Amino acid sequence: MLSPQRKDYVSLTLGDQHSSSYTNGKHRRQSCWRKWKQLSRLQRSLILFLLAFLFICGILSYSNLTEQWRGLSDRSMKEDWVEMDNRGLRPIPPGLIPKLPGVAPGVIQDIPPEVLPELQRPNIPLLPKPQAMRKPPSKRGPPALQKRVNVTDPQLKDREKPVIMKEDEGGTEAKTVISWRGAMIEAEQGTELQITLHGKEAGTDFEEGASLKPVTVKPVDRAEAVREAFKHAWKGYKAFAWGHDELKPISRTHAEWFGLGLTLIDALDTMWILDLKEEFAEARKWVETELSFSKNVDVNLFESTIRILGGLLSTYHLTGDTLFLDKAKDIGFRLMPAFKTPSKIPFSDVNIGKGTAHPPRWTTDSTVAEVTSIQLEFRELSRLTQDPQYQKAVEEVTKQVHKLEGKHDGLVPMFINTNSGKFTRKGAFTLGARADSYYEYLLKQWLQGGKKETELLEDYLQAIEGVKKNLLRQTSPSKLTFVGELANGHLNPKMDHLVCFLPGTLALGTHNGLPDDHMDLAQQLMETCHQMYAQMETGLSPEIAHFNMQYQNGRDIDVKPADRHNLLRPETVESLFYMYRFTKDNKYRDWGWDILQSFNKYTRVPSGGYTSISNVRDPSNPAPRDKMESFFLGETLKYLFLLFVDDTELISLDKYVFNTEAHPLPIWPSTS
Ligand code: DMJ
Repeated sequence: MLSPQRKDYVSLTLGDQHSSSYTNGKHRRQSCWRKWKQLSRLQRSLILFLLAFLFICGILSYSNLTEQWRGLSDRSMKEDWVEMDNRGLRPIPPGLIPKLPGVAPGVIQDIPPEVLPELQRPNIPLLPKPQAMRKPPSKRGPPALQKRVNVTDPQLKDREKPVIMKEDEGGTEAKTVISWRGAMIEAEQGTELQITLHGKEAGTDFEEGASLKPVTVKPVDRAEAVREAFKHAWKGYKAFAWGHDELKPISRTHAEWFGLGLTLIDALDTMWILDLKEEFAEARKWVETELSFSKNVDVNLFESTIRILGGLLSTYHLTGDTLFLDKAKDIGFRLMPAFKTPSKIPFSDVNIGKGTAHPPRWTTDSTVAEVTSIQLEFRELSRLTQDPQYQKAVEEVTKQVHKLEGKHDGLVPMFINTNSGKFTRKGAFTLGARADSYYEYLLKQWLQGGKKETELLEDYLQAIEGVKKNLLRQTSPSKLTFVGELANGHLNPKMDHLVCFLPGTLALGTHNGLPDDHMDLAQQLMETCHQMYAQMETGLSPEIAHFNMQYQNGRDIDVKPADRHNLLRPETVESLFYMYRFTKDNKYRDWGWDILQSFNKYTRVPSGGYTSISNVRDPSNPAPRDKMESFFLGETLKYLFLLFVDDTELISLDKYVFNTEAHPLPIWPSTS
C-alpha cells in the first residue's frame, strides 16, 4: 500500500502536463528546503564551508587553465609551421603574402624601431607568423569591441567617413585593424607606418578610458605614398649621384654607364606626371646647363634610345618645352651611325662623340629585342622633325625581321647578325631577356601608327599564337599559367621577371579590338607574376622563377640561388597598371600596393634611394647590391603612381603608347 506522501508525489508527477515542470520544481524546492532545515547546525556549516572552498578553487584555476590552453594551441600551430617549413612543405596559398619575419641587422629600412610591430624586431625567428597565431587583442579591449576598417583603399568614395565593419563582414583580409582606441596597423603595412608617422594621416585617437565611438581614419593615399617614395629616391640621387648615371645608395656615391645623367633623364617625365614641380625644375636646369651629348663615350643603342631619346621625347610632349625636343634631336642624330652596317641591322654600340659604331667585342651579333625595340622613338623623332631618315632606318629593320627565316610559329630567336642580317644561334625561344620587347613593339607600333600597318599586327597575332602553342604551361599544384622557354624543342619551365610585361601588353591588345582570349591569358599570367612576389619571403620577385610542373614539394615556384636578386624592375607593376585600367578590379591595385610596401621594407636606404638586392628569400639579410637602376624612377614608380592615382585618364591609353621604358609617346593623329 502506498503511503499518502508517496501517493501525493506520484500524483503530482503525473499531473497536468502543461503545469508539471513548474509544479514539480516548486515541490522539489520545497522538499530540499525541508531537508536542509532538518540538518544540524554543524552539518549545515560544513556543507557551506565546502561549497565556498570549491567556489574559490574554481575561480583560481579557471584563469590558469585558459592561459595554458591558449598557449598550448599557439605552440602547436607554431611547431607545425616550423616543421612544415623545415621540410620545405609549407604551402603558400594564392593571395597570401608571407608576413614579415624579422628585421635583422642587414635589413634596410628606416622605420624607427619603437614603431616596428613585435614581429619585426631583431632576434626573432625568421618564420612568417600566420594570422591565427597573432595575440588576441585582449589588452586593447574585449574582442567584441575590435573593429575592422578598410583604410587602405583610396578608392572608397567616402574615405573621410568612419568605416566600421563587424568581424564577419569580409573581415578576413584584415590588412589594417583599428582598435577601439585608435589605429593599430599590422606588420605588413610598412609604408602605412611611415606615412602615418611622418604624414600624420591616421585619424583620431580616443582618450584612455573614453567610451566607444567610431574612429575616423583617413586612409593612406597610395598615390601619395608613391610620390613620397620618389622623393626619397630623388633625395639619394641628388645628394650622392647628381648628374651621374646611377645612384649607389649604400656607399653613397654613383655609378657611371654612359656618363649622361641617365637616372635624371629617365625620371624627367615621372616627375612631371607626379607633379613634383621643384624636383622637375632642378632637373630641367641640369639638362639645360649641364647635359651635353658631345662626348667621346660608347653608348648602347637600345638603352640610350629607350631611356634618353624616349625620355626626352616624352618630356617634350608632356611639357611642350622645346629644350627637350632639341636634346632629343641631338641624341637621335648622334645614334644614327649604328645603322651603318652591311645588313642595316644596327650595331649594339655607338660612340656619340666620334660618330662611330661597333658590335660587342666578342661577336658581330646584335640582340633581337634591342634592334626591334627602338622603332617607337625613332619614328616619333621623324614625325616631329619631318626628317624621314630616323623612321626609314628603324623600319628597314622591322621589314627585314618580318620576312626573316628561322622563326618558330611567329617566335623569334634571340640574336641577329649585323653582317648577314640573319638570325643566329637559332633554336632557343623566350619571351624574356633578348626577345621580350620585340613582341611588345609589334603591338605598340601598330597602335602608334593608328592601326594601319597590318604586317605588324599579323606578326603580333602570330607570335601570341606561337606562345600559346609552344610556351604556355601550368604549374603543380596550383595550376599557375606561365610562359616557359624553348631550347631545341625542349621546354624549360623557367620565366624571367621580364616576361611580366606580357599580361599588360595582351590586355592592351584586347582593349584595341584583339581577341578576348588574349585578356583571359593576361589575367592568368598576371596572377602568376603576382605569385612570383607573394610567395617570396620578402614579398619581392626574383629575377627568374622556375616552375614545378609535377607535384614536388608543394610549391609551384622554385628559385635557384643565382636567380634570387631583385633589381627593382617594373614589369609586374607595369602590367598591373594596364590590368587595372581595363578592368577596374581593385585587386590589381592591392597587389601593386603590396609590392610598394615590400620595396619600402627591404630596399629603401635610410640616407636616400632604393637599392637592388641579392636575395628575395632572406628577409633578415636581403643582401643589398648598392645600385638604384634608372628604371626604378623611370618606370617602376611611374607605373605604381598611375596604378593608384584617382584620375584614371591621366596619360590615357587611347592617346599615348608607352615605350618599353615607360615613356609615353603620342598615338599619331589620323592625319599624320
Ligand atoms: C628596362 O630598361 C626596360 O623595361 C626594358 O625593356 C627591359 N629592362 C628594363 C627594366 O627591367
